[in-house]
Amino acid sequence: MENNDTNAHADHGNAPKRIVVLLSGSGSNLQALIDAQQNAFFNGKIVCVISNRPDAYGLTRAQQANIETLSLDHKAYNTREQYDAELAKAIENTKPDLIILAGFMRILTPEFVAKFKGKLLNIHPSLLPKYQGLHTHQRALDAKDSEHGVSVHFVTEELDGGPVILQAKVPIFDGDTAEDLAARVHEQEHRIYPLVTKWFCQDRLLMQNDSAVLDNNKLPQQGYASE
Ligand code: NHR
Ligand code: GAR
Repeated sequence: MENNDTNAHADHGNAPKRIVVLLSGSGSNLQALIDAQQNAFFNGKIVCVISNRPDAYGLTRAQQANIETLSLDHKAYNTREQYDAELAKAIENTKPDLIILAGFMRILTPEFVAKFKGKLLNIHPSLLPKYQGLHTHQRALDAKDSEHGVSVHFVTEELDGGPVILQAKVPIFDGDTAEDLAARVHEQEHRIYPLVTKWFCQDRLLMQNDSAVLDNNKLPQQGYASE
């Protein structure tokens, strides 16, 4: 997977993809993507980082990497539809090829999703279809699961219901807290999100009829791999 010079998947000739990252918080996933970009791990450029929370540390990370930022506070809008219309306008201005949700905590309207269908990725901290929605680490602990993990998926109208591209699993140990589990999951997030981004930038990954397709193969429900 890593050595693209010896297979048919080299990026030569593809224009770098223009990437917009949406976030609400710390932005450690953004940082992993910035680091990967700086190492030329994927053929893409993060052109803008947008936060719905003006105080998100992710905005600082972007500024430190000389990436344009925009803070669009959802509290300044009366309805989700109005907010998403502004958000969509701001994103369209950047002419993006790919929009990456990296800890973005606002549910997106069907109108928004329709505008960018096939270009929207999310990382969700559970082994989907388990634990859609919030508080996934605590829910996995409460259920006494022996494993947990993270999924990268295409975003559709259905919350955390779009087709899975790649998962990573982590064990749950006796005595784990939700914080322990979150840290273990984060490490895997920082590994798999840049990899999926790389596939997208190589034009190997797309969404077709609500399925994820990699190298012309329709991926199973769990995505490309779940180990
Ligand atoms: N939008 C759509 N249409 N589809 C998805 O799959 C989406 C999405 C928006 C965000 C991320 C998601 C996650 O990975 C995501 C996937 C926020 C909430 C939520 O309940 C749920 C899931 C996700 C993100 N948000 C509250 C809301 O009212 C606000 C919570 C808060 O601000 O802390 O939007 O888990
Ligand atoms: C990540 O664990 C991501 O999976 C999760 O938020 C964290 C963001 O961390 N996403 C969601 O819960 C989406 N609702 P980060 O800001 O350090 O990248």
